[in-house]
Parts: sequence; C-alpha cells; structure tokens
Amino acid sequence: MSGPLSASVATLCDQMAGRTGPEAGGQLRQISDRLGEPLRVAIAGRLKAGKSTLVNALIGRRVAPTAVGECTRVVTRFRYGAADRVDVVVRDGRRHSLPLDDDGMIPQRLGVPAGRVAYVDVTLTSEKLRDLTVVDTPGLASTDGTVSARAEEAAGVSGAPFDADIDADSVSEVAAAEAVVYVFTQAVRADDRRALDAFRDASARLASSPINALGVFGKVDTLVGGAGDPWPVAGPLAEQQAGLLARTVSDVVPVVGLLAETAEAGRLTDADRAALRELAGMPVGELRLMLASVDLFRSRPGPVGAEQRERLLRRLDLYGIGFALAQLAADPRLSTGELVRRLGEASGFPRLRHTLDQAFRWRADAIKAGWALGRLERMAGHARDERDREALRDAVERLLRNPAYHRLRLLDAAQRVATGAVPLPDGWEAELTRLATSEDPRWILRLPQAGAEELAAAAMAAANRWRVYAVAGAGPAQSRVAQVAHRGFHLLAQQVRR
Ligand SMILES: Nc1nc2c(ncn2[C@@H]2O[C@H](COP(=O)(O)OP(=O)(O)OP(=O)(O)O)[C@@H](O)[C@H]2O)c(=O)[nH]1
Ligand SMILES: [Mg+2]
Repeated sequence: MSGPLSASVATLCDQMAGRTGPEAGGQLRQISDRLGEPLRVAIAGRLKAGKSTLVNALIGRRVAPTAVGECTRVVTRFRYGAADRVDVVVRDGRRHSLPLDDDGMIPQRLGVPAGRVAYVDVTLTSEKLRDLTVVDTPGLASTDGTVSARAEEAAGVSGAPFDADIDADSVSEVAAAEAVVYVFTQAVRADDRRALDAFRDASARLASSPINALGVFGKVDTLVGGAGDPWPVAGPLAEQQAGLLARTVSDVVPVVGLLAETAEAGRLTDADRAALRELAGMPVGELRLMLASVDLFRSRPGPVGAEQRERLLRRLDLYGIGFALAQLAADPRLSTGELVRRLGEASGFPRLRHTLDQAFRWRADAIKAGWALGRLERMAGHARDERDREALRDAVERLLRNPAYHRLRLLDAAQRVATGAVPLPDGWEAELTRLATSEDPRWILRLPQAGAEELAAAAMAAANRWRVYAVAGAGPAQSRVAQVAHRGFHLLAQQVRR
C-alpha cells in the first residue's frame, strides 16, 4: 500500500541492488522492504498519560495492558499480520514467540527480564493496522532522566528523555518511526516541551517538525470533576496548547482515550448497557450524588452490584457513565451498538483519526520517500566501493529530476519554515504549508469553487509572487525556500491544466 513516490524509490533500490556489491545490495533491499510497509507512528508521552489506551483505540482491540500498576516497560510495535502473534526480540537478536494471554492481551510476563528485551513485535489481524503501524513506548521520564551513554551513542542522540534503563535497541526501534503522536494531559509544561523536542530528535526520520508530529491532549474527562462535561473546557485549552506548540506539532487534538478504547475495541456489552439502564432509572438527586466522585459511585446505595460498578468505572469512568446515563434517560430503548457509537463520538476520537489520516497518512508517501532518499544519499557518500558510490549518486540525481519529487523539496522547505529555522511572513508560511502538505489545488489556493482555468491562473500568480520574493525579498535562506515554492506553484499550474 505505498504511494507513487515511495514506489518509485523502491523500484530504484531493487534495480540498484542487482548492480552493486553485496553489502550495498543488502542495504538497498532493506530500504526497499521498508518502503513497502505502512507508515509507522510512535506514541510518546509521560508516564501514565494514556498512551497504551490510545494505542488500543487505534488498533481497535484491547491488546496493550493499561491496568493500574501495569506500566509499559518495553517498546512495543503493533503491525498487521496474517495471524496474532507476539515476538519478544531480545538484545542479541533472538526472538521468543508467546501467545496472547486469555484476555487477548500481551502477557505481563515476557519470559525475559525487561532489561534484556530490545522490543516486542506484535502482529495482529486487525484491519486497522493495514495501513498504519503503531509503536507504543514506555513513559518518558522527567527531563533529568536520560538514556545511558551507550544508547545515546547507538542512536546518535543525546539527552533523549527515556528512563536510564531503556537500551539502544529500544531507542532505535522508536527512531524507526516516521511520525510521532505526543500525548500529554493537563497543560503542557515547559519540561513536556523539552521532552517532546528531545523525543523528536531521537525519533523523527525527517528533520523534526509539525509536518510529522501531532499532539494529543489526553484524558480530558479528568479536567472537570465528577461526570461534568469537559468539552467546553477541553476545546479552548487544546487550541491554546496548539498555539504554544505551533512550532512542534501540526495540531493538538483533545480526546478521552478511555472512551475511545471502549468504543473502538467494542468493550461495552449488553449486560453493561442493562446495568447503565438500571442506574438511569434512579431518582435524579440520588444519581447526582452518585456521580460526584469515584468513591461515591462505589459506595452509594443503588440497584447495581459492586463488581458491575467497577466494570463500568474501568470502561467509562465518571464522565462516560454520566454521558451514557443521560443518553439512556432520554431514550431508554437505545441499543448497545448505538450507545457505543455515541460514546465514540463523545470521546473526540473521530477527530483524532481524521487528523491522523489528513496529517500523516497522506504525507506518508512523501515522508517515507524522503527518508529513503536520505538513506540513499548517505550511502552514496559512505558506501565502501567507489563505483557503488558513483552509481548511487547518479541514480538519486536522476530520480530527483522527476517533477513528482519536487514535493519532497517542498516538504523539506515547509519544515524548515514551520520549525522557525527560516522565518517567513505568516501568510506566506501558511501558503507554503498548504502547498507542501496537500494535493488539492482548491484547498491550496483557497478557491473552493474555482474551475481549472481560474485555478491555473491563481497558481501562476502565486508562482510569480514567490519568484519576486525570491529575488527581492529577504536573506539567502528565504530565497532558497521561495525558489522551491515558485517551482511548486508552477508545477501546480501545469497539473490543473492537464
Ligand atoms: N478517565 C480516564 N482514564 C484514562 C484515560 N486514558 C487512560 N486512562 C487510564 O489511565 C491509566 C493509564 O493509562 P495507560 O494507557 O496505561 O497509560 P500509559 O501512558 O500507557 O502508561 P505507561 O505505559 O505506564 O507510561 C489506565 O488506568 C487507563 O485506564 C482517559 O481518557 N480518561
Ligand atoms: Mg503504556
């Protein structure tokens, strides 16, 4: 399922692999294999931020342990496969296979001390993984915790905010991700920002930037007390956070991860619905008391037993329970399926999914092709055999002459602008970002109704503006960016005329 850019780089790698020496050939085949895989997204964030819960929601199955007291200690990769299977990859490269446990989850005991595990490789038959590989990571330590010197050396980074016992193999497994979702709760703190910066340095294949990083404001249901509606607070807060993090993430999406997991993984049963229905029949004043706190929910007299109440708390927490009760009070005949659908909507997850699709999956092709070209360029510089080096250099140059590859240059330019490395006036920056991150000319040019002729004219006008800016505008860095944008709009004009 790879896009046109990665496909042509893969073809190139395969062709070259037949012509170069065995060492370069092996590396080329590795790059090519990797290009055929789905985009990898790493989920990062502080301890107990709700990362694994979100991973389960993305997979659509509850496979990653999230219970109280169970923290993720090793990097875990979830990818699509023909059968469910858990492979523990040990630091020496050996693999031990394990079955999922009785609940269909990764067993807590891996049979190998966590310190010897490089990462856990989980393949699942989940359809949702067909075009997205998800990497769950251990919680980031506060900024004083750093990777061991050995790990830093291996990953070529320093000051990455992992716990000291995270080893080099885990770090490089995270570093293999092309995109990052950073989960935080409450307001972003200064050390969150440092942690995210360091994580991106350790992880992003492209230079780190808003192009391949997304923020998730998690557990928003805990922002307000009891079963109160968090959204009036969560929305504006997330927007503020997005402003603060504009140079780091493309957007900040608020979610109730727990509800997303429950809805996406189908964890609510008819029996749960029946229990909720009974609770919904209680006198309003009594219900209000019950939903005021977790302790009160457990201890107030009422129709549903203690065990069932715990079940509901674990799946919905107070906001979810209150939301479900309100739905059932308004329509007592609501089916379990419809209730789950509404809970999913209330979790904010659909927006996260949509943003992931927009922001990452569409860019996946360019992100991966860019990564592969970077690898090829490095090989062209370092391959042992002189002839291999030359052949690789030629091949990369030929590829880059293809107009389609201009998108990589655009993405690179947009990234430098988005991170603040090359400052541009606001309007110009926004226009460049639209051009680099979309293929919809109407959206790029902000002419939703326009026909081909009008779009072509607007693209040419934009191309000219950028050319003028490149010549007369600002410093040399801006000028280089402007030239890339100029050519991009020129190509866009040709594309809409065709
Ligand atoms: N109320 C509420 N609880 C949540 C939410 N998301 C996760 N939790 C709970 O928070 C606890 C921690 O969640 P995890 O998903 O394990 O967090 P994590 O970031 O993976 O934790 P570590 O791997 O230990 O760093 C679990 O008990 C979850 O059920 C949420 O949106 N709302
Ligand atoms: Mg976890």
